[in-house]
Amino acid sequence: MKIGITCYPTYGGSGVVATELGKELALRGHEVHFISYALPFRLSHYVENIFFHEVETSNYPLFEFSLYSLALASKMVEVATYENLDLMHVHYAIPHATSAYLAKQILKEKRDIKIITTLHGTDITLVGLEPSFLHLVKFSIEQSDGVTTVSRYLKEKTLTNYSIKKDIEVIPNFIDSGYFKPEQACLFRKRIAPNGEKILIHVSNFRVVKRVADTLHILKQVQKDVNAKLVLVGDGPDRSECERLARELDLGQSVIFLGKQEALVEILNAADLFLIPSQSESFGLSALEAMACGLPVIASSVGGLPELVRHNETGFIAEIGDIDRMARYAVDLLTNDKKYKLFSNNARGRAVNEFDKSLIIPRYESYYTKVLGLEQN
Ligand code: GMT
Repeated sequence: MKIGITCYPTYGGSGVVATELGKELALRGHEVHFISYALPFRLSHYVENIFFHEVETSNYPLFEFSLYSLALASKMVEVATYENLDLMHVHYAIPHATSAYLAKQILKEKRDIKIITTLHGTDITLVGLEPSFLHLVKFSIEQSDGVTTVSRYLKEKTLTNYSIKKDIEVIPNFIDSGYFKPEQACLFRKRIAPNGEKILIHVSNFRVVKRVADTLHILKQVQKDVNAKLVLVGDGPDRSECERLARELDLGQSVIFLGKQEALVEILNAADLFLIPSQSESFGLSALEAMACGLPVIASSVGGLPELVRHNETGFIAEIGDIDRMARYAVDLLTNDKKYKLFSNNARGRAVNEFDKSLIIPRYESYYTKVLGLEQN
């Protein structure tokens, strides 16, 4: 198939999923055309069958606000026409599904290009609900030829929040379990835990919904029983406040702010437990990456997290903001080697057996076939 993919190319789970999906589809012989304003950051190596089309926006003085959505629609028309695309797969509803709808209408006389929209989370649960976007998001989803969500939770939210009556396919996020895997004790671990400290870790974009401050409070509690440290990976609006809080809580050298990092596998392998205390989380890709590296996860009971983390098996689930309980769960695992090993194996097993790319990519391929009407009876 010839597939156009549009996503946010910089940091963010939806961009990661879209790019990894494109790479896997290309490896399976499909021709993949990325259409976005920048090269997706996970496309750092040449992959056969992958092409990139940059959307350029005009800086004409009359246009006080960027007309990216329109430029994107125009570029979609161009690429679909000249590269003869079978379908456009857009990730994150705003504005990608709307631009794709516009492109579809422009092309209508000549061909019926199919549009598939994958909803990732905040496009439905947060931004999409803003009055300035709500009608547009509802319309763009309804007009897509196919819609997928990354969890059952997000499907329900989409149907109820927007009163949509449409078939939505749930296709969960995936990982390459041959890349995200447990590794022998690494140099980074030796450097940050020279005295055998236990390491808690959190990876995110430090937005309010992530409740990163909770991870600091959890560490403070855990330290009453266990010699532990916290590694924080990523950057975003809440980082400065968290740095201030770490000082206020007198956590000193036991919190390590690494900022944005590429070497995630190495860093995850230096840790013992993954914390994801989010206020809202449609799937939790960062938790899946940690599980694949053999880290049990302590998560809040929101969104799609309970679909990923099995309570008392691959980690623990607690109410949003229940820091005491999360800390107790952490201490329980960090002070019981046998239980920890079991949970660690369970976490890795669930990542490999339920969410490996070899299981999920064929589900996208089948869905494409269905939407294109190529299904064999
Ligand atoms: O909000 C983010 O963390 C970024 C956002 C995105 O679209 O880039 O992430 C969402 O999509 C990810 C990939 O499907 C999911 O793993 C995240 O759970 C989801 N984030 C939220 O729902 C808050």
